[in-house]
Amino acid sequence: MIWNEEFETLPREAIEALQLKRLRGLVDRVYGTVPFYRERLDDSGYRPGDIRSLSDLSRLPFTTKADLRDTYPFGMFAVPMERVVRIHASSGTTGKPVVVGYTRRDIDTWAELMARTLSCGGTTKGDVVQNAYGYGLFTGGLGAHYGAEKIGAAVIPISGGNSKRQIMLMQDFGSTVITSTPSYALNLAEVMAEEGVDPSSLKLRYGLFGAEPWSEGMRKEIEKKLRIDAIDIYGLSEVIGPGVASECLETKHGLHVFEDHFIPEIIDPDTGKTLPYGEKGELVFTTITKEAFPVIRYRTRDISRLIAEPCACGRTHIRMERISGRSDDMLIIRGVNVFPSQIETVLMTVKGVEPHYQLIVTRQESLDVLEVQVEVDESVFTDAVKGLEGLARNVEREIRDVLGISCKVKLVEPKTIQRSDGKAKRIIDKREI
Ligand code: DLL
Repeated sequence: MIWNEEFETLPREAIEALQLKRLRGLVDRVYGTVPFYRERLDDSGYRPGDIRSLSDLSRLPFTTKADLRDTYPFGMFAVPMERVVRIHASSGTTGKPVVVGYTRRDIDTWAELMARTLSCGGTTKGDVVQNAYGYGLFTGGLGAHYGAEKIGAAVIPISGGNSKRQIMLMQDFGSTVITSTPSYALNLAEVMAEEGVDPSSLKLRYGLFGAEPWSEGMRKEIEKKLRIDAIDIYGLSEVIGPGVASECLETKHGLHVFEDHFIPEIIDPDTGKTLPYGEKGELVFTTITKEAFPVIRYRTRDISRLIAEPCACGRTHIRMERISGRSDDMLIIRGVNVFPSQIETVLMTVKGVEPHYQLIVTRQESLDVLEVQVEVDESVFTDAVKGLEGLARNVEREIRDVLGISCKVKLVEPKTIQRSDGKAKRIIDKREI
């Protein structure tokens, strides 16, 4: 079902006209209210009134995570604190978090976008949504919560973790929709199997998963193990949280970017040049309706491409291909660029290994060495070292054939790789650079 027929099916020219109008409004607004943007825009040679067409966007300066750190905590806010009603933050791996704010209208916009997202995934007001995204500073929990309430579904604000209780409530409350990270969904499926709960005895029908990269193979695995339809949902705190883009059930291919609120671009991460539709590069977003924390050309570091072909679902918003990785997660193994998701894709084609893995990178004699640790299936796991050795060599060969890199595969016992309630940690980088 399409939540907002009027805006989600606007003809292309109407979308672009709306974007242009909103973009002009945004640039005028931040020029007047955010010293950081005024300075950046002045430095780039911009003069008020310079935006005449959407292509002028590519002349504006980028905003980066470092800029947000430099203005920590509230330096990028475009409204006075009296108008801010919510603050979220993303933890990041080093140093201070990135802090984002919302006005009351931003919260309404976000709820609308998450209502669209949940509708993309089949949710209606009759559903019981078990929301296993973490509640707190992370945007996943409250983002999905407000969207589900807006639809009129019954939300269970359970947050992540405590899998046995999740499963009990799923049985007792008859949850029909689950929202969580894909890795946590697999975790739930595993605990279900341990507890002897047959997923087909549950009412669960749909899952909306995101917040971390996952492969098509992983989708199949989750759909099979939980007996649901699973879709990919995307977003980031700096842009609004979840609710930036969503796959639809009709094609499960490409995520519709809610273009009446965000303008996506793909750029070459090295040169910053805007790339045409269809080419792969770094995703950049401009938020054209946000009040408290708007961003101009925010560099996400996420790698994707834009798909302009019309979609069977009837939505006219452009699609972005599922994220294949983050440029800062990219490993360079003897000159070849590899993303964890590419390794995941290969692993998922090998019978006997499970979608629980970690990549350990070390440096030996100034060469990067990649070790792939992956769990094997209970049924395959035996002490017959020889059989396992054969399987490990097989996986190494597959990775070499498909990705062109050599690595060492270490098969580990079922359930030894650390499980996560939220985003899975896939890379352990032990290099000291
Ligand atoms: O992860 C927002 C979110 C919550 C999205 C729930 C979807 C569902 P951050 O914590 O700021 O926000 O992390 C944003 O996570 O730049 C991507 O690298 C990654 N990411 C988010 N969704 C996906 C996805 C939330 N569907 C960062 N596929 C982003 C791949 C994703 N990566």
